[in-house]
Amino acid sequence: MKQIDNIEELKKISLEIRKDVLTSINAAGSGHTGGSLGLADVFTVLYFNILNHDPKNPEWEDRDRLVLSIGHVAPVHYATLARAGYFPLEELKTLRKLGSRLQGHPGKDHGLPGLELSSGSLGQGLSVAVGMALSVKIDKIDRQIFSIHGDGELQEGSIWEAAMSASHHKLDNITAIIDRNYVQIDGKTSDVMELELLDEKWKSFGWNVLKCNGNDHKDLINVLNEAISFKGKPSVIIAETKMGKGVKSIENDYTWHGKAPSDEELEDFIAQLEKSN
Ligand SMILES: Cc1ncc(C[n+]2csc(CCOP(=O)(O)OP(=O)(O)O)c2C)c(N)n1
Ligand SMILES: [Mg+2]
Repeated sequence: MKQIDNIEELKKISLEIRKDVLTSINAAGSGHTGGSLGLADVFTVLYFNILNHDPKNPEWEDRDRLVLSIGHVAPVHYATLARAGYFPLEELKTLRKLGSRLQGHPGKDHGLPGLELSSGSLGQGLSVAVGMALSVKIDKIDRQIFSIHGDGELQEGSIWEAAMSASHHKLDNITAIIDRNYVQIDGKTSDVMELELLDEKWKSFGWNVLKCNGNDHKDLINVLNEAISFKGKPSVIIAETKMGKGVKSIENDYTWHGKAPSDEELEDFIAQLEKSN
């Protein structure tokens, strides 16, 4: 797919994706609003600037792979896939409906194009990404593997086993992106289980550690390209985001981790999005 380098154009796409997230979760009556809004810029940059992919040929063998480990932010993934042309925008209305391809957590067996993994049970995606990265290394294929994780998700022990394995195998074709929003389902990460010093943890597990503002398109593009070109170690990007980004009245509020906007809230939130842009 043709890359978009123009930052203003990317910002417009993120705005549309955020509106799609709110509209589809409102129609469903349930879903994960906060994390989906926070990650809209990361998804925009990946699908419209970074990934080597073809929405018209989703199973193209040479595509880069994106593993969404935090299946609960499916609404932002679905909205991005639809905006990139994987399936009609209309279908976003079917989020969480019986028989829909857009289930509350992504399920590959429902037939939605563009998904690499069924996810929702936290802590599994890095192991899958490591397996993908290792297999293409063995086959001497030049392909990038990306994975997206929550910060709360890092409290799962399986993440650290996968991290150890990636550096052992020198998997420099993998880039893990951490959604560092400092909150999780029922509070601040520092109250539930402290993650700091997070960069030191990844460094000591043998990773190249990069940081960026995960709500800044330019910063994301730069740091993702840096990760892709780094050789000898796997890279992790600690992307600082705001849960609920773009809707000022709910930004950083963990109670919006898994809540749907009512009809009145939808109208107000979309007005706030327009203002923040
Ligand atoms: C193995 C597992 N345990 C618990 C859950 C329930 N759960 C879903 S999202 C979530 C919070 C994860 O926090 P974070 O990764 O920071 O996501 P955010 O709230 O920032 O979107 C939890 C505990 C789950 N999906 N899987
Ligand atoms: Mg979080």
